[in-house]
Amino acid sequence: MPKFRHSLVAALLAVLSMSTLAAIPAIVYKSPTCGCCEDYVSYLKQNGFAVTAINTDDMSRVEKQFHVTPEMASCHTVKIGNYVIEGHVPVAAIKRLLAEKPPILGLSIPGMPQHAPGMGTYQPGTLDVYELTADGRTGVLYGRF
Ligand SMILES: [Cu+2]
Repeated sequence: MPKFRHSLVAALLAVLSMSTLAAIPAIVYKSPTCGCCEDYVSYLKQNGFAVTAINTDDMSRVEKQFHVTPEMASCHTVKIGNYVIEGHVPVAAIKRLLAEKPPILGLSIPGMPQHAPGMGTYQPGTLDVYELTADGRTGVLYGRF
């Protein structure tokens, strides 16, 4: 069925070029030895982000630079547009953030909870995602993802 095959190829090309256009740049700052950070990089790539990974031995400097307080800190820090994404935050939360554009610094999942993306099998609906606020407040819930 050459005709069918041809339209299938055309459809695939259309999807590919669409996803290329839609790729959102994400800069991931991480320690060179962090395995779960690598897994999170793969997760972002699989979900259509154009990831640049930057290795650093001084994550506390990066956290300070992006106003991530020690209470809200995790293993890696991601810059997407003007927002900061700290830790193993699910893409659904990032997409909602980018769509709603709230006046906050970004999002965080402090620490490294099991079942977060890059921390084993992600279980949707089990993770509290917090807001990073300009005044450094902690515990402001953005949503459960
Ligand atoms: Cu981690």
